[in-house]
Amino acid sequence: MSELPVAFTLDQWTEPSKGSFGQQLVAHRLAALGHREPHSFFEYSLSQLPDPYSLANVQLGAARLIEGLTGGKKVMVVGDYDVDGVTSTALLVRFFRDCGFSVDWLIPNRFSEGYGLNGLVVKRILSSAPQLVVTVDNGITAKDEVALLTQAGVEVIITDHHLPVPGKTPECLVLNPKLPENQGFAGLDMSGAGVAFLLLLAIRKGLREQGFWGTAKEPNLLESLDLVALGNVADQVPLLGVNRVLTHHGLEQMRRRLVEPTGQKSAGCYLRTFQEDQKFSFINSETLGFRLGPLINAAGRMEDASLAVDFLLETNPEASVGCLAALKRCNQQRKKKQSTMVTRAGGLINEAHPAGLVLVDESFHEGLVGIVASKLSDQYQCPTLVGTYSEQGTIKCSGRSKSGDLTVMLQQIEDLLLGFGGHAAAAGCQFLPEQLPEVQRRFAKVASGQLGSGSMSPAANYEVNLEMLNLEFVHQLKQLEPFGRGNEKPKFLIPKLRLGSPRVMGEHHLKWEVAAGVELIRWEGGKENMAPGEYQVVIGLSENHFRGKVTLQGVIESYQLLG
Ligand SMILES: [Mn+2]
Repeated sequence: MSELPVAFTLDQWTEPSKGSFGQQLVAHRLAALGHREPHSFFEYSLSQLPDPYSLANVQLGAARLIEGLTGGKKVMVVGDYDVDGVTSTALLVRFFRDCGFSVDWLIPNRFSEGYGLNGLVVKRILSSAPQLVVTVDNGITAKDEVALLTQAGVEVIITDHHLPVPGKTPECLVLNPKLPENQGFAGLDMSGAGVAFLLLLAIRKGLREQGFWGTAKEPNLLESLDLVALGNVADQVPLLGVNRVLTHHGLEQMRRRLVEPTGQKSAGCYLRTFQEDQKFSFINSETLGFRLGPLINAAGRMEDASLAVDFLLETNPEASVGCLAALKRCNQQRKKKQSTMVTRAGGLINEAHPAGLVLVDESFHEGLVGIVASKLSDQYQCPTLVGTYSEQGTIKCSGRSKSGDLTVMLQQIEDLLLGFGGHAAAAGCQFLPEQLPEVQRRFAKVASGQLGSGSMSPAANYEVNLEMLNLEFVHQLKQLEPFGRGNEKPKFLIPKLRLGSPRVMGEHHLKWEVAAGVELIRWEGGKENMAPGEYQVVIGLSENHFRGKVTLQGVIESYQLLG
C-alpha cells in the first residue's frame, strides 16, 4: 500500500476541549491560506470591492456607452465562447435591456471563426453594422482588428482580463486590470465577468447622475452577481479577496432567486428551469463548477455558444426549457466524445511517462482538448498539452497544469511555437506538425524543471477518523465556502475503514451508511469491484438534504483496499 501525502495528520488534531474539530479545521485552514485574522476572510461587505473608477478607463468607457445607448446608437456586445465570455455577454445585455435599451450581441463560433476578435469575427460584426462595439472577456491583443473596425467607423471599447501582449494592445478605450497602468488595482485577478461588472457599476452611477430613472426604481446590480459568480468559478480565477466576495453574493442571489421569483425580470428564469430539471437541494460553487458551468460550456464546445447566451437571457419559462434541452444535448455529445478521447489519449501514454505530456491525435475534437488535458493532468499529475490538427494544418493544443506555471513553460519553448497564450493553470499554443517531436521533448524537459516550483497538491489535506465527522464539522467546513481555485475544497483521508455491502443507487452508484447519519458515496462505483473489506479512502464532505432530513455525506474520491 502506498503512503499518501497528507498535509495534516491525525496526531495534529488536539483534544476537542480546545475547540471542536470543526473549529480546529477552520483555524488551520485560514492559517494555511495566510489569513490569521478570520474576520477579513468572513467579511463579505461589498464595500470591499475596488472603486470601479480606480480601474483605468472605466469612467470614459461608461460615459461613451451611456452616450451611445441613450443617443440611440446601435450597440453590440462581443463575447467569447467559454463560460466567462458567455456570462459576461449576458451580464451586459441583461442590464442594458433591463434599462430599456436594445442591444445586439455576438459570440464567435469556435469552429467556423475561432477565438476572439479576429478577421472573420470583424467581418460578421460589420455585417450587422453596429456603431459601438464593446467586447467582454476578449480583445486585449486585437490591435489590428480594432483598427479595421475603427476604420469602418465603428467605435470600440475593449474589456478583458487576459494578459496584454506588448505591441498588440488595441488603440481604443481598454479596460483590463492587467494593463500596466492598473498596478496596485485591488481586482488584478478578476474574471472577464468581474471586469464587465465594474463597468456596469460605473454605467449605473453615470445614468443615476443624469437622472435617467427619475422616480422609478433603478436596477439592483446585486441581482447581476449570479452571472459574475458563474464566470468566476468556471474561469477558475482565485476565489479570494474581491472574487470571493463577488462569488459569495452571486451564490446568495441565486439561492434567493430560487425561493422568491422577484427582482429582475430575466434574472431568475434560467436558474429555475435548471433547478426544475436537476432538482438539486442546494447551490454552491460546486453546483456552478460541475453542473451549470459544463452545460454552458458544452454549447460552445460542440455547436455554438450563442445557445448558452440565449438560455441565460431567456425570460419565457417555456422557451427556457427548450434552451436547456439544447444545452443538454450538447453536453451529452460532449461527454461521449470526451470519454473516447480520454481513452485514446491514455493509450498514447507510456507507463514511465515524462514530466510533461504533449498528446496529439487527428481524431481529437478541438472543442474538447482543454477538458481532456485537464483530466489527464489530474490523472498523471503532470502538466499536459492535448492537441489536434487545425483547418490551417497546424497543431492546436490546449494545456493544463496543477504544478508550475504553464505560460512560463510555453515561453521557454516559444521558438518552436507559432503562438501561445493563457494563464498559469490553463493555456494554449499552436505549432507546425513537423515540430511535434521537438515540442514533446522540450516540453517534457521544461516541465521537469518546473516541478517543485508549484506545489503538487497532496492526495488529502486532513487525516480524520469517523468519530470526528459530524454535522457540526461540516457546518464549520461550509463557512469556508465558496470553494474554488486558491481556496480548494479540503479532502479528507480516513486511513482505515470497514466497508460492508453497499446499497446501489440509480444504475451504478454505491452508498454505505458507515455511522448514524453518516453516509459514503462512490459515484459510478458499481462499475468497479469494491468488495466488502478494510479500506483507506479519500473523501470530500458535504451535507445531504433529503426530505427535510440532513445527513453528512462523504463522496469517495479515491480508495485503496488494505491488507
Ligand atoms: Mn475569461
